[in-house]
Amino acid sequence: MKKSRISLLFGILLTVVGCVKQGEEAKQPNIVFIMSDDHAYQAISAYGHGLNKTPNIDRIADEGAVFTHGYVTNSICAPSRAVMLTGKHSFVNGKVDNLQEFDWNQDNFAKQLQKAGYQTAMIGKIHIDGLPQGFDYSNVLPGQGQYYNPDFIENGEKKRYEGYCTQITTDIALDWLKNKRQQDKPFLMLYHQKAPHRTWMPEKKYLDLFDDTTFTPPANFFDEYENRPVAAEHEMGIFEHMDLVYDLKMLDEEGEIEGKYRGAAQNMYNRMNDEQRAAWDAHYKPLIEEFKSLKPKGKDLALWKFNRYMRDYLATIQSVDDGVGEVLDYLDEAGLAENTIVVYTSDQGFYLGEHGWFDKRFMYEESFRTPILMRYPKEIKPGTVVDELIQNLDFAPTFLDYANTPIPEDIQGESFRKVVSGETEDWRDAIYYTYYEYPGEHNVQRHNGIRTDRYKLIHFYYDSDTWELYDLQEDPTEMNNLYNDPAYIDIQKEMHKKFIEVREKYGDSDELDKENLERFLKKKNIQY
Ligand code: SGN
Ligand code: CA
Repeated sequence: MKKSRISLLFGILLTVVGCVKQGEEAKQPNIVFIMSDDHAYQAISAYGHGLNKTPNIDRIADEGAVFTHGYVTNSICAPSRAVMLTGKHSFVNGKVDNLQEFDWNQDNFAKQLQKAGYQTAMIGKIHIDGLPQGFDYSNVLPGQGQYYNPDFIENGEKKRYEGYCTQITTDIALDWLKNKRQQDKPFLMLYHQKAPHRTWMPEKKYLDLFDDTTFTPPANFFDEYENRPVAAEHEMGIFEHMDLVYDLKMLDEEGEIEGKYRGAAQNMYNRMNDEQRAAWDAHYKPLIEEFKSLKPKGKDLALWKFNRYMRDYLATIQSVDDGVGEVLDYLDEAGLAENTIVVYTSDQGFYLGEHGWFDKRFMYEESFRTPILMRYPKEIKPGTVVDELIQNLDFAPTFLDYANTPIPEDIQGESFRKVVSGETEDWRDAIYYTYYEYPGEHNVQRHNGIRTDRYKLIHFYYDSDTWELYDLQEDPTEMNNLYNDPAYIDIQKEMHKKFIEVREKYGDSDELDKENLERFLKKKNIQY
């Protein structure tokens, strides 16, 4: 009798401890990981460039942290997403370029969070074929997706939605949060926008937003690429390569305006419904007429194109910012804000006229860097500024760290949890970059390199063997290649040494570069 009473007491005690334990687990933070596609940090007002206003994205920084040195490891869409999911460099996770297949069977942080008791969802653009693994719910765009009336693939099943992609993605995310989420579990939601990816098609209500704004191009807009022969080979010039009809919507009925991709432009236009097309026409038809009467040439045409590009690009961001606002408001209303980590980032940066360009790919700052803003009221002080060299490689281990779940040993990124909370200043002094998609669109050579807080060393290879060295303190816009400059020979040597060290640390090598090149050429059926 006595014995059974003791065991009963013991049982009660165990239950109480169990409940506390469960309570603690329930406190694992939720994670809302927001990513957009090709969103330049220059186009987020929290970064202070004065181009546009993004009050909702800025809220994340005001109430949390802004990262001034956030970088990707490979400045292109699908590879960047693969790095973010796996916490491993491209040459390890295998998705080195937009062409290669991604093996969903490998580990990713969403799978780890599922094991740790999370409910997980992937919503919006993923740009990686196959059913996303690690997610209890997925509703994703096939490939690049469409701005107007897009198809989505919900848990493997394709369906078409009527409306504007950015708003639809937000609606799906809110629906998941409100109606599909299990209240008794912590959650991970990847909420990933297609915008502001090319061809920058704004939402109806924002078509006219920047009509009255004249943008001044960056100081190096008319760059002549002196000492940078690889940069000179680019095919991403606003003046030379941006298509009037396809990119800038000068789809005139008479077909007089020259455009290489008129057919593709027509397809995008045809996808709209009558109401959408009426708003579109009301905005673009007068611009087409104006263009035809102005007939800008040379420098005037370059500036005209730059302005048209900026107006559309920034207008698409306004809808992204609205969506962020809707999600943050919901977290407030539902009482979830305190225990939810919110991250805003992009799959890479983007050129807004720097070096005369659009697109990304190069290891130069504007596309190598990416915006990162993060809020977690429990650990991050409002107004925090993080200057350390953080990479998208670090998201996976960081999220696992916050979830108090072990970080698998083969993950290459590092948790920056203690860096953001200010608990440590111990951090890496160099980051590594790789780019592989060449020969290909926009003509950016294969390259790799390292960046420290002050210097950058880049090696372009394939049908070139070119080194570049920059002193970012003296030359932040990277106009002056110092490679073999006698004044920098010691720095050059040091950077070479570090380059070898970093490549060894992550397990990259010339052999791997060669293997990846051969796989790529075979896939593209190119003889080399
Ligand atoms: C498309 C774009 C390119 C862009 C790539 C990669 N052309 O091919 O301009 O560089 O995507 O972008 S388009 O005519 O289809 O718009 S990524 O972000 O998906 O990697
Ligand atoms: Ca992208």
